[in-house]
Amino acid sequence: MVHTIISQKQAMIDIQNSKKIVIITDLEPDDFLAIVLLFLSGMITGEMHFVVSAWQNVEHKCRCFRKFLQDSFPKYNNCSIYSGEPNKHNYILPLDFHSQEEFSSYREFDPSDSLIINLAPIRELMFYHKHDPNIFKNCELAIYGSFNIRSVLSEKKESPESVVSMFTSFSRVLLYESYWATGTNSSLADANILNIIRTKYPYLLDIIIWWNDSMKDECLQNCQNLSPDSASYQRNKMILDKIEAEPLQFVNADTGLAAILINPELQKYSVQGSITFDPTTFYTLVNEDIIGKITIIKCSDDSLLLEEIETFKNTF
Ligand SMILES: [Ca+2]
Repeated sequence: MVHTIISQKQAMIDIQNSKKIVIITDLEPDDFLAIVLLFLSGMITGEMHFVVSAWQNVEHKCRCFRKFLQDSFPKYNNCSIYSGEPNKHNYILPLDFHSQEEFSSYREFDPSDSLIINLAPIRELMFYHKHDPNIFKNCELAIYGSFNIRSVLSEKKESPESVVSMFTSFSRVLLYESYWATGTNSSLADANILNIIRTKYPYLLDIIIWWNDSMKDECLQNCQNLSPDSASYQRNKMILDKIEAEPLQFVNADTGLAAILINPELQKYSVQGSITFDPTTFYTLVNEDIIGKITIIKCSDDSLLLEEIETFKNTF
């Protein structure tokens, strides 16, 4: 197949030369793994800020994350951590270590002039953009899209037009979605990678197990309430089957984006274009167009996935 080779000047996102990096994360297993990959790559030398958001108790998550930095990556413990948009859910991350620090809200942080790596639902990005439509004009965005966009659109508080307008307000955007990048191969359970995680970061394995258990419960419950003919039932059933076959699987979502950032050569698997969203399902639709502002990671076979797995093994 022919991949569009993009010129370095046109669209390369370069974490190595970014002076200010903001990572927005909901700290699910693939977020943790993505952040570990970014740290281990040694490529980040600029200032770093984290916004921790979504689904679980945000304050507790921030405290766990600070302790994780102190214990495992003290070199990066000078970064600032802000709490993201509070969430109605009050689940607690299954980590019994945490710091005593108090955290300011992301609303008190200025994300301008940065590379933003977004690994969570786009609530914080939408908030910043709403308060200042020009805030991202000197910013680059590397984002895992898909669910992170869909979940916010399905709440019906944001319109598809406002999401597109937020995206196009950045000077450069790199969009990664597993559907476009690696197709249905969205989960990984590579024995070598899991062994490295087990030896070096056993708490990450605990989080993977906990996350798979909670996903399994949720999918089982959803399936009981859905018609077996519906697309939602099929989707829940597919996740269930994957977890049952590989109880240590992790979703290659945020890790896929991390692979692209630490191995920029993988940005060769991309097209230029613009995006819209399916009005019913809110799935991202890609319109390929050479003058399009967004770089979308796209590959129609397993080549990118295989190169990503190599990148993980070389970095862990
Ligand atoms: Ca995430």
